[in-house]
Amino acid sequence: MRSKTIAKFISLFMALLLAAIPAGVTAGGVPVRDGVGMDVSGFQSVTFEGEPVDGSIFAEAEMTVINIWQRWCGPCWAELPAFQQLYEHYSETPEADVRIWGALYYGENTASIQEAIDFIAANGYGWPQMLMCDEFTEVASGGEQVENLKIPQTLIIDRYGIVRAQHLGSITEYEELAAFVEGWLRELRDEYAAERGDVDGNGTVDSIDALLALQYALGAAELDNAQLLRGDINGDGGVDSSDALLILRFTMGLIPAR
Ligand SMILES: [Ca+2]
Ligand SMILES: [Ca+2]
Repeated sequence: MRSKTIAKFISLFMALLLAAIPAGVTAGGVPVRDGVGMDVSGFQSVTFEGEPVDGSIFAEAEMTVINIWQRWCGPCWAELPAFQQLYEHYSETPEADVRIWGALYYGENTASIQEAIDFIAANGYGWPQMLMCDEFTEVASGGEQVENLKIPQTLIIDRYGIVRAQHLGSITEYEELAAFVEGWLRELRDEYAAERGDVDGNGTVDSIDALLALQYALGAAELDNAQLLRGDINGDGGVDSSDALLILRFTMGLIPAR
């Protein structure tokens, strides 16, 4: 009898708690339209040159910056010179391994695609461009209706294809844009360094990770994209027996982690 009363009290308490949270806001008070944390590694689109492009671009860089824009959008145009400067900066410092992409939102206005292609060419903007895809639209509208789409937006995507930051509105000052991008690059590099060798991603580097790398090298195990990136200890772009050996030597205390 008493436990029934307690159960009733708990369900009433939960109902009141849920009713107290306004729609569109999570319990932590953060707007739910936030696209941070979404996985866009499965996206597929096409470049302005008509070439297919997909989520494999993320693993090719330490970090990808995606600028979502629209042809007839003044605030979009206003930030493009700063993006050109950013693009030139990272073209001159390829070791930073930051890739910049534009993603054109055109909605129903397919005629604006050619206008956008001409606009980019006329202004000499150099970074690659693609057409907007469903995944980016979902991120840009915070997983809600496309009516909630705010343009321009700039996304920071990590090497696994996870959205790590979402900036709404223009960033017209190059210094501000560079500080935003550099700050995230430092953050992600620290994360990647901390997880090096942790092939199975359980938070520690041990002989199981070395065994997984070895099994993969022998063709006896499959590794997913994230596991391959964490297992490539020597940074040569793949996982083989030398990575397995390095992991093993590290777990035996023969070499420092990095
Ligand atoms: Ca591990
Ligand atoms: Ca390697």
